[in-house]
Amino acid sequence: MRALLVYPEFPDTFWSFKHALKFVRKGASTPPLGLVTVAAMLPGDWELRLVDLNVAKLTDKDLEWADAALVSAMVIQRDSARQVIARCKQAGLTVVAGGPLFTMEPDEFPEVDHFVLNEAEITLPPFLSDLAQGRAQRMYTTTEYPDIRLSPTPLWELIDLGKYASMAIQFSRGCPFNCDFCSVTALLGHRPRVKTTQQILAELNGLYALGWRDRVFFVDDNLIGNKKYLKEDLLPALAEWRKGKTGMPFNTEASINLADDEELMRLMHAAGFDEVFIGIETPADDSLAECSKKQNRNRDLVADVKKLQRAGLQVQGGFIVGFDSDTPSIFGQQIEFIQRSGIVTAMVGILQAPPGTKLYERLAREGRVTGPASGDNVDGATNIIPRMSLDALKTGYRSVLEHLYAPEHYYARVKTFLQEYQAPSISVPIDFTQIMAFFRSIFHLGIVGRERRHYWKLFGWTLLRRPRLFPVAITLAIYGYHFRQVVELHLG
Ligand code: B12
Repeated sequence: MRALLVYPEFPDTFWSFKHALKFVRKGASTPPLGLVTVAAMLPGDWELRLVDLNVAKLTDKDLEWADAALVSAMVIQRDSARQVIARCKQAGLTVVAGGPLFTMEPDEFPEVDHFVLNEAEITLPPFLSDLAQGRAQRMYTTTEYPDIRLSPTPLWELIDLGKYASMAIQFSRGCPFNCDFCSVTALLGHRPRVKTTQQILAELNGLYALGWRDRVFFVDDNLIGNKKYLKEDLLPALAEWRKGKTGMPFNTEASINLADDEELMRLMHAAGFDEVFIGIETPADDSLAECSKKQNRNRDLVADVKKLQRAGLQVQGGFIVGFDSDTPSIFGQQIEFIQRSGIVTAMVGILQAPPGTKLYERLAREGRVTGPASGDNVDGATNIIPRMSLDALKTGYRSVLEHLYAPEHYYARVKTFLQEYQAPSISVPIDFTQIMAFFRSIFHLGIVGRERRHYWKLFGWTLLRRPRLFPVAITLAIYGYHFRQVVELHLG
């Protein structure tokens, strides 16, 4: 069997980092970890080829070569996934689809021959065995969650590492919390399941052996779901593993209660973590109560963010407007909160209801779902009828994005953050790509960009006051350029 593994294209969105990636001449921020993991579970005698449309083209030659196409996607890749499937079918390939998009919306893809849904550790083996016996069915699903200690090491050999800004590895799946808008728990459950430290070290060693020294993203839904194992096993082992090695800083996703645990923050810093994405959502307590985000309630969220920054963890934040409890004052509150906290990478979205979530069920019951969610939180669209008028919501939303990403406010936030941030324990060795990115930033941001005044002010201030953070400052200036392009693209 010749199998073509295809990853559809991401549109130009907040998290695509497309405009920032140009500075480092990379095609995409992270590789398709789902596909390289699935690849490692396929029979050893299959021939495999992987095409990630974010870094390469799907050619007619690829299609002629293959017998079957294995497609993975998340909701944001829906349009590209449709095109890929149509092209593969036209070329006469058998199409097998899996991953979060298809798991949540299989009915949207009538052309797919076989759906292998949920987590492949459970659904792929019966599919493969049926296929071998010539009686593969259309749909393989499960309500069980696999023990990921049995998950194989991803087949990194299938991708061209040089095309990506960071690599991805996964330590845990699932999240203990209950936020009603999030599809993670619908897909992966509440009980955090973890890999063993040995598995993680094997994955890291694999990447290191292939010459990777750049960033590694721990793509966990919530890294701190199992604090005990982290503190007693994984984090000390990672700190030990680092000895005698260079580079490979880590970033991840976690919940805000990380700020309550000094020891955990210290261990993460020592293990090489320097960035953490946190769903902050809103400073409005009524809205947090409404979406069952109890872990964010009854605490000083700004103080928590600063604690994390001082512990050497840059906080990236997700924010939402459009909860039923939101009043028109929410827009100003969000701006004030984000500026004060120094969360530079602040993804603000209008509330959407992804299928499979509690929010979706509630709003569907109330007749307030208007269609599928776009999956792009920053496109100013929603699939729900909000309590506030849609016009007021969109206008308010636009004012938040315009404010946050105007150079004046963006650079002010960078400075607020750098004043607080403890320098990371690990840095990426300076190479030609970074030197070129630095010169491109001087040209695009410091000479031709409308942010040039702010760029040079930050440049000088950082060199004088926080010289060790200079690379972080330049990286954030480049991110700001990307965010502004995306905001302008979406809001016109
Ligand atoms: C890393 C990640 C990202 C990275 C993307 C990395 C990449 N290149 O793919 C970044 C940060 C860019 C990202 C962004 C977004 N993400 Co995201 N992301 C994740 C995260 C945390 C991990 C994905 C991952 O690598 N998992 C590890 C691999 C091993 O798991 P997997 O891909 O699911 O694969 C398994 C199975 O699904 C299956 N499988 C997968 N593919 C295939 C294919 C075949 C043929 C088969 C048989 C099986 C199979 O087998 C694998 C092993 O079990 C997931 C949550 C999660 N835990 O999965 C969310 C998740 C995928 N993201 C999600 C969303 C919504 C987004 C955003 C839209 C969020 C936003 N607020 O804007 C953006 C959109 C992207 C964009 N460019 O705009 C949703 C998707 C929901 C959906 N129904 O599609 C998830 C599930 C999180 C959530 N909140 O629900 N994301």
